Amino acid sequence: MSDLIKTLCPYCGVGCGLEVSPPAQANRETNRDSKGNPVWKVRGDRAHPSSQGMVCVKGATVTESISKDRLMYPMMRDSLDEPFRRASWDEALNAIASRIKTVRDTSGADAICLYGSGQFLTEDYYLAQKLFKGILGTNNFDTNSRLCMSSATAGYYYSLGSDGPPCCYEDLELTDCAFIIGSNAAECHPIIFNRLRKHHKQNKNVKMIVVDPRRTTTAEAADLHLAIRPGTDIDLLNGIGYLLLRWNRLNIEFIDECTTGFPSYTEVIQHYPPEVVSERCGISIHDLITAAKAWAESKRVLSMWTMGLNQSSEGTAKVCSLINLHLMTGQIGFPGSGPFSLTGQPNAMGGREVGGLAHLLPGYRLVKNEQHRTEVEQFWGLQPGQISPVPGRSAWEIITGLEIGEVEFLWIAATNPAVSMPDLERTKAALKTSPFTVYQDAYYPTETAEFAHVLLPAAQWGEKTGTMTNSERVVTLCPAFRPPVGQARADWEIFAEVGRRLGFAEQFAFTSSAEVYAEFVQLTRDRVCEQTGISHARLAAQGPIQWPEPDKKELQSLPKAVKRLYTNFRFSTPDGRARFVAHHSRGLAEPPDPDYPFVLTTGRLYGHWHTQTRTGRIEKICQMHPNPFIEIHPRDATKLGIQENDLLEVRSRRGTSRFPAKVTKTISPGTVFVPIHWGFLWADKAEANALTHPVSCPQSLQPELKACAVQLVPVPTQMDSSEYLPSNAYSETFSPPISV
Ligand SMILES: Nc1nc2c(c(=O)[nH]1)N[C@H]1C(S)=C(S)[C@@H](COP(=O)(O)OP(=O)(O)OC[C@H]3O[C@@H](n4cnc5c(=O)[nH]c(N)nc54)[C@H](O)[C@@H]3O)O[C@H]1N2
Ligand SMILES: Nc1nc2c(c(=O)[nH]1)N[C@H]1C(S)=C(S)[C@@H](COP(=O)(O)OP(=O)(O)OC[C@H]3O[C@@H](n4cnc5c(=O)[nH]c(N)nc54)[C@H](O)[C@@H]3O)O[C@H]1N2
Ligand code: SF4
Ligand SMILES: [Mo]
Repeated sequence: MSDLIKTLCPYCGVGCGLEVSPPAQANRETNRDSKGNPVWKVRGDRAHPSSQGMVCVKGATVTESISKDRLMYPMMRDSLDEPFRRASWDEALNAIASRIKTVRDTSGADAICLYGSGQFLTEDYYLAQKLFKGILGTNNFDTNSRLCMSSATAGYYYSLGSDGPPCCYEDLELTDCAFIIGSNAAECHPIIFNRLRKHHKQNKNVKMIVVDPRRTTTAEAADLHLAIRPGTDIDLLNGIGYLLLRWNRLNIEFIDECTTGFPSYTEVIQHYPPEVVSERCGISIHDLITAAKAWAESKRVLSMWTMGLNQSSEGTAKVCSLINLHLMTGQIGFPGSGPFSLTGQPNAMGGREVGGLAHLLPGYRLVKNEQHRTEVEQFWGLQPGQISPVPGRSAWEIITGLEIGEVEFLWIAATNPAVSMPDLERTKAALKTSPFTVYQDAYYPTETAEFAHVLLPAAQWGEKTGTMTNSERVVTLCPAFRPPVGQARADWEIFAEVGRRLGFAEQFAFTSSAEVYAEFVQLTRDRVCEQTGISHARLAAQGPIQWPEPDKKELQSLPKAVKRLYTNFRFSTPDGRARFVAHHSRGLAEPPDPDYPFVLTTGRLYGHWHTQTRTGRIEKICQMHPNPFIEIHPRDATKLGIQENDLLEVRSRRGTSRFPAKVTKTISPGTVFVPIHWGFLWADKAEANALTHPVSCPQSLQPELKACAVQLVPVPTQMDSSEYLPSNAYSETFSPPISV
């Protein structure tokens, strides 16, 4: 194995290229983590087309966590009040296979569920997909992408006829107006943001507009920050549409030739004159007009969005409302322009390509589409009708399925729902009722392990080989560069082994992940996300490749050639036209009221990754973000009689958490913000999701994790709040509850 391994950062969907090298370097003292393990060196890969050698603090420190507190062996127990005992793989896998058979024979396959993750490799996803939707015949395989990108996926589908972000990162340097809405890219997609900020700084004529209820680091860098009230995005977007229509700044030719639905859209936006929009959004008419002028006057508008749009009870409608502006101005399909969803997790894109949501099938196909089912059935050699026509349970429907006893076998892998799901008290209570839960993770302990009967140790990044697709459709090979710790195995191998133990040796006869990928890409033939021209061998030889990439030699690109979708202005709808999908604003599912007068919003910090399984074990990052907190405006703090660091109890209709106050003008009066990173292992009662509700977008089924109504109660305490909420509580108190 060469000393320098090229791979991809396993954190966010920017997908930065990394170069990793072994800890032992001649004439140099080996760097060690806080537990004494040698640390692999890591730096940005200058040859990677997406990141050009840049990395943020997460990528730069990732190797410091990969050896700490790992789950080494399978563990089992009969009930949740017993301690785990060590088990062999044989025992664990046989227990899983026999339980699956029993449940399928007695209650049917739909009593079996898999809840997976955007942190799977494409190969992991593909075999999970084949096992569940194909062999077992249940579509109950959903992922945490339901909490993340499903509104973007649905929005693209309704507006453009298919999933698939049409833009690429080169557009960051070609745009003359970046419209960033519901995204704190400076902290969450730092390398994308760096590229954009550089372009913005160097070119006086380039505009940057940020729409976010908080004055984030991203908003600080903008020419115009629209601090709208949470949940008023559609008012704003329709209000911009209203002005463009009034000023007649439309691309009539594009609207006539390439779209449908414009007349009904104009009827809807008539109701959004500036006075109404300014009032509802809480912004000035002047700022609204400035934003609309930017859309009217710019030649190339690139919009970027993330959870501020997606995590909403009208998430799909928000996404479609944004795409409508691109359609009315013809801002799509050419360099520097278009609607660009920034993907959350490192391989949520790959997951969508493989069909990693309960209503999808591989190759951007839909469970509900008979022809799509037939194509996949034939490819997998199944009986006609073996794939169920009914979409499976979405993430939250798995929880409600447990509540009513319809889920009897739950398999969770590469996600930590005991922290990340909405309404945690309800989630945890439901998980407690599960008759049989398998949890497949790289680390131990995690919050979700508390709710499992079987723990399976997963090989993680660097210990297994496979591919990931980033936000700009670039596929990168991530090779194993060290052996798995303990007895950990790759997720795809675990799914294949269970498939074989269920009697499907032929369908799961893979001996390498390269073979798995080679099978998957055949299902992308002639689809928007075609990858038939990509293989592990080609990725290893040439480096990252962007799709679409058919296997026809004459259409194949050099690795660095840049591609966009819809450059011929023909879209993926049956008639080739993009659709105006008009929606009225409905606002928040749980607006504030006299009992719960504040809107709570939730989100991320630059250094931490989600539930801290990795970043909570990295000293530099814990020092950067030592404690959870709640951001509150000085005016509200004064009203409540509290000061910086005073403890605030936050109550919603579902639960209670406590946070030290961070008094700041970056948040609007009436709104408070808490980070999502502290589950119950890492701090005392500082869970954001103890408060949130599960009301979801009717189209995407994505829960409104960005807003709920809360009341704030100061906690009288003599204690210093940093004492009350010990920094990094978990690592200080952790002693392994099981000996291995
Ligand atoms: N550092 C770091 N980076 C990450 C991650 C991480 O855990 N840590 N996770 C990755 C993942 S999986 C994801 S999904 C992305 C998420 O990336 P982002 O979506 O950028 O991050 P968030 O902080 O969740 O939310 C973004 C912003 O939405 C705003 N917002 C809240 N309500 C509304 C609203 O009604 N309208 C508008 N317009 N904005 C609103 C919030 O104030 C917040 O600043 O980040 C990825 N990158
Ligand atoms: N209130 C609120 N809630 C939110 C959000 C929000 O903005 N607000 N954001 C939502 C979003 S967008 C997301 S993406 C979710 C994220 O929420 P989660 O998915 O729960 O968060 P992670 O901490 O990333 O969990 C990933 C788990 O996978 C494990 N892991 C890492 N690599 C591997 C591997 O190769 N194999 C296996 N088997 N395991 C592995 C890690 O140890 C970790 O336990 O949270 C959602 N919840
Ligand atoms: S921007 Fe995202 S992909 Fe790049 S180094 Fe940071 S976390 Fe990793
Ligand atoms: Mo996400």
